[in-house]
Amino acid sequence: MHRAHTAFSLALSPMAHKNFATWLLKSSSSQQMAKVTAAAAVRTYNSAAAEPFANGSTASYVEEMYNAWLRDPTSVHTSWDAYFRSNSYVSPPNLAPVQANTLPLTAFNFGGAVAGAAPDSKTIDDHLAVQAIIRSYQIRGHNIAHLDPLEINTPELPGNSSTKSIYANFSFGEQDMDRQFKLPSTTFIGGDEASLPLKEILNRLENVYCNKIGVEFMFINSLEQCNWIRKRFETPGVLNFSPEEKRLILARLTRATGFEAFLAKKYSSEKRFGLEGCEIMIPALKEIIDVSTELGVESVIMGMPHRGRLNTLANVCRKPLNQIFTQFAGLEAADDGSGDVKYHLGTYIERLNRVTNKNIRLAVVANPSHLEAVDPVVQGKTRAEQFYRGDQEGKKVMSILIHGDAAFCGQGVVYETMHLSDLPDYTTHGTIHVVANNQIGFTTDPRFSRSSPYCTDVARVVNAPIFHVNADDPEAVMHVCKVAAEWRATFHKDCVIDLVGYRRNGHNEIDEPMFTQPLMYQKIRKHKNCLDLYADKLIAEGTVTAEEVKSVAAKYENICEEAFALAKTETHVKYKDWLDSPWSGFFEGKDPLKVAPTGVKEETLIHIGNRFSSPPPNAAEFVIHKGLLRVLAARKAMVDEKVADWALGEAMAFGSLLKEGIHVRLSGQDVERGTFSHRHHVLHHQLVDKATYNSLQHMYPDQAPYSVSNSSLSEYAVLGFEHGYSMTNPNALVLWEAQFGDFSNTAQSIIDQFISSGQSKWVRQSGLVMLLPHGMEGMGPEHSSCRVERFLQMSSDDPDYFPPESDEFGVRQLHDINWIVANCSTPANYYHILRRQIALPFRKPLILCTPKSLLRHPEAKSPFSEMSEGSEFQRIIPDNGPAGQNPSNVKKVVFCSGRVYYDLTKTRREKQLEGEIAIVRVEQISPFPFDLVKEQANLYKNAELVWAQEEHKNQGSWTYVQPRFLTALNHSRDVSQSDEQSSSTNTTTTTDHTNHESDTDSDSKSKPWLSRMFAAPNSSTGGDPKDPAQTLGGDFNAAKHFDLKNVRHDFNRPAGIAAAPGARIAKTGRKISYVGRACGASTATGSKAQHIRELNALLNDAIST
Ligand SMILES: Cc1ncc(C[n+]2csc(CCOP(=O)(O)OP(=O)(O)O)c2C)c(N)n1
Ligand SMILES: [Mg+2]
Repeated sequence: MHRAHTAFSLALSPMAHKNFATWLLKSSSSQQMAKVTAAAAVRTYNSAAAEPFANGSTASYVEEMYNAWLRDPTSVHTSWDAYFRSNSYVSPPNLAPVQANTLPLTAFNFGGAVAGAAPDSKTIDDHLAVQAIIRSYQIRGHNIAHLDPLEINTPELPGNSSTKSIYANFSFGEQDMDRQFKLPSTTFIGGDEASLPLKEILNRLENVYCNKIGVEFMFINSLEQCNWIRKRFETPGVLNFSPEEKRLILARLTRATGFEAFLAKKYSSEKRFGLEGCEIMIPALKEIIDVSTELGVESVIMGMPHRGRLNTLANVCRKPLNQIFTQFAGLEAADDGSGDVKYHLGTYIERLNRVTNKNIRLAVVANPSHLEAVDPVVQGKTRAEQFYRGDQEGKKVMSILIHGDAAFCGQGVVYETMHLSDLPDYTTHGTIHVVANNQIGFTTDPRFSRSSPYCTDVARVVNAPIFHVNADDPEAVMHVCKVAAEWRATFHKDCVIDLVGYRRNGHNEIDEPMFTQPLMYQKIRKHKNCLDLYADKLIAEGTVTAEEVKSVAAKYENICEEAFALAKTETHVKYKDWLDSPWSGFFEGKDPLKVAPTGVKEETLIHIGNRFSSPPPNAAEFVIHKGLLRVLAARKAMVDEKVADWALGEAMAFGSLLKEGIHVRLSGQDVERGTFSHRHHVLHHQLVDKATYNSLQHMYPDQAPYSVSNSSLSEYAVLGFEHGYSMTNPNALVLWEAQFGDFSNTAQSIIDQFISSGQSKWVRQSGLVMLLPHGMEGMGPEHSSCRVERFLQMSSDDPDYFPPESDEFGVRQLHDINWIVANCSTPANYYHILRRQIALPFRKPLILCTPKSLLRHPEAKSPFSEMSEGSEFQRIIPDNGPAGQNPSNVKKVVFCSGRVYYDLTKTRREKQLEGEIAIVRVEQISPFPFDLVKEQANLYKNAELVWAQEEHKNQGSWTYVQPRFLTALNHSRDVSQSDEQSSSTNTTTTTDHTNHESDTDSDSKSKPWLSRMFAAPNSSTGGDPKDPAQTLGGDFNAAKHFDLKNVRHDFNRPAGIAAAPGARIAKTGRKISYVGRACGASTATGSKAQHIRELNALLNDAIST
């Protein structure tokens, strides 16, 4: 182990000093005594003072003496007499739980002293020294424990690194070793004994703290928790295993080792990221699961990286081995999903735990290559599962996170995730972290990859105990796992198991480790594997015979061979076998193109509005801030006028979904009030601390739960968490709001690896909404833009392909795209798009640019009629003014998106160009509303077309919309016959593309759309026609679980249809020009003055004829 020099500098606190007692005797200073009592008082907050010496037996000893002195001042030593006479003594608070070992020293007969007489000062000194030694072992024993199976990384300690250095500061000689010492209440090494000879005390401590387990826990603030841990490790006999238990460990280790060996034999040239050197991780996980199941857990959600993943799936989850082996066969997928992902796919298994005879659900969450990115996702999924099961204390659902040593300390998201662990709305009530610590990260040694002594130090920030254990000692590992599971079940807090092993091969099996770690690998080559070591031990002690060991191994190899043969008969892999969160019943019987209405009855809007604008029912006692009373009054006035601003529109969406039984969860920094102080979902009593009222939780008696939670100041972990939460149940609206849109870039890996690509990689749908405040308002250099261009760049619709037109054009596009990007300009459209997330028969993430100043803009209001029955989300909002009414007069159409619309209309009004310039809002940017853009362009046949945006030219939507506009403008079909002819004469590009397009469209007319969309796999991929996942032809065949029939990517551009060859001028001769800022490096526009200048220039350019 790599350890910092400082770790062992024995920085004993003044109170732990061996001379403490002498000093106490000599001192008459009340100041010094006050220090002692103060230390006792702060013990629950300060770990260093967690066990001051004026506590436990010492405290009671002093107190005893004090009482005796009160009765008879001559009964104590003169120094005590003097001290007590000085009135310095204050009885210390006795916080230690009463234990067996709290008898006063005087109760013992030490070395011939008369029983019942006061011990002399040496006896006191020596007892204090022994107490200090015990404490020293508890604090520092792990520093010199034998944790490294290779024994290479010995501690870098100053001076003596032997166990004696733990008590080097105390002068006991050989002659003291047989002396009997009373044990303090802070140790359990005595078992039933109240005192032990010093030799035995040291032996026992060494065994407990410096052997194959290193327990790091004395930094924990809670004395109860420290004692709990001490008891689990110190009590004599805790490491005794029965022969049955030992056989079980051996059998499990045989499987774990056999699995790696089998893969190595069959797939020698494949990367496996094997577990060799840390195979004990498999029995370890099983032990954690067994004990947790015994203690009531029914569902375990795991997140893990590449190393040992297949072994975990095989031997922990018991995923059929043939399914795992088919992943190696390089088979085509029978269904959608991406290629080489065997180290990333998830799984979900429900099975009987044979050891506990209880049913258990195990899920391994699909993960990307990005190490540790899956951590918060697992936590969110776990939290959601707890929520839906009503498991408020986490007794039934738990998470296990498995980490590599280098990643655990290197990746910041680990820290961010740890910090969620105790937050009321994010806790999963304790996670067990298992570090597969092979003491290397790829080719990098720990001393170059971390500055902390251990790779696990990050866990100390949340007071999680850390159990380091030598991975070559299976029984020690099992004990640690049992304690970890019990810890979680008792305290519902995180803990860490640091399995210190090694990596027998290179980073993968093809890598040569001797290039970079020659000495380590020389040692590894000579090192017997853990299974052999353990088998030898059990044979030697007579628990098993050599034959038994062989036969268990042979049996498992047979199982593998049979599965291997079965795997050979498979012709395809099926990604549906690898779903981590199947949505039972969600897709069942659903028309995949039917969107439920998003408008609701006006009376519902009024009811929600009234509730949302009312103080709590006990208003008389609940003192609301005056400013908020004004906000509520303004809301009430709006409801009376039947109009909604942004906050009210949002509340209408949430409230109506809650009414329909849809759980809504909004999370992010300061979301309860809203960064821009517009939301105010939680009203705070101005006179009573923590008394709050949330009207959205009280809309209807039988409504679904609403949760709005201010998060920690993290984007990466919190967005990942909400993504995980959204995976669990499709019938929930889960929203994450960035404080400012641009801050989402610190969560980029969640966006890139999970949200934009989760469905295509892992067949994982999610309806997560990202609310990203966006708008160039001169507010500050970094707060202008949510970088919508980045989201658009990752949208999967083809810019050059105009999909077949039909009534369901909009929903088909949504079905096939990876996510939706929108920038709504009205509260009604915001309301509809949120409700549409649930109304859709599938789930897509929604990236929503949200306003800042528009939140209070007098014109950014919507009448209830735009939200009530019959209304719906408008992908494009046409110009409904004079221009739209008389389109032939229009000279210019300005297309735009978001808040700039209001600046444009204002300028148009000022310039009195309302009849000549039409302003059309593109509210849903992606998937691009080709059909509606085409319709608008055709409406204003003779007008010039421009795209106006306030973002810089290389940012915003321009680069995304430009080619799509051209495709839309180019698409002349379905315009009148004469239009089509005239447009074809204007063609400036090859007609090849037109032909293809015609083919498709005629195809589209001759076949039902669904037949094309869900066409059977082509013959080259084959497939079992009996497999319901593959019988995609004809009408949609709804699946029980979400699977691939719901995920087709051909609508946006069917395979085999050539894209337009990059035409930038439409063959119709029409084009679209850009109006706005020039290219820029920053999202900002410099000073406010510059911002205004630039904005005016763009408005003038856009609004001119
Ligand atoms: C975020 C991230 N950065 C870099 C990598 C490349 N990478 C893959 S494995 C690895 C080493 C991981 O070491 P460790 O966490 O100790 O796990 P081990 O492979 O030793 O089990 C690295 C750097 C990655 N996958 N993810
Ligand atoms: Mg490692």
